[in-house]
Amino acid sequence: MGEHERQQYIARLHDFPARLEARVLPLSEAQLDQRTADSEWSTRQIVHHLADSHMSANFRVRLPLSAKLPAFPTYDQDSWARMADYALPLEPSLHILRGWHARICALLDSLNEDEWGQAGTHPAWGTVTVEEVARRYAGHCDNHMAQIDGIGAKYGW
Ligand code: NI
Repeated sequence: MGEHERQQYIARLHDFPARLEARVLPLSEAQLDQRTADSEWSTRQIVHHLADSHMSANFRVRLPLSAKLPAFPTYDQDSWARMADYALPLEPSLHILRGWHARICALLDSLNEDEWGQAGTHPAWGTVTVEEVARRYAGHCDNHMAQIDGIGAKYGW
C-alpha cells in the first residue's frame, strides 16, 4: 500500500470524532440506551467502547515504533462493556476520542516508510504493521458508525 492509502486512513481517523459527535450528541439519554437486541450494545456502550478500543490502538501503534515485534495487549471487550463506567454520559469518552485522534493523526503523519512497516503481533491478527493497524482502526470507526445507524434505523432517529 502506498502514500495515498495512508493519507486516507489518517483523514478518516482525523474526521471521526466530529462525525461521531454530530451523530450522537443530539440523542436523548433514553435513545443512547436503545439496542437492536438484548445481546447488542447500546449507542452509549459503543461510544465508551470506542474510547477504550482506541486507547488500546494507541499501544498497537506505539509499541511497534519503540520495540522489536512486540506482543499487543488484548482484552475482553464484552466484559469491559458491562463495567460501571459504560453507563456514564458520553462526554468523558468523546473527550478521549477528540484527544487521541488528534494525537495519533499527528504521529501517523510524521512516520517514514520504515516506521509504517514496523510490526507487532496480535493473537488473532498475526503479525501486523503500523499501516495495517491504521487501516483496521479507520475501518473500526466506520463499522461502529454503521452499528449506531442501525440502531437509529430501528428506532427512527
Ligand atoms: Ni469495536
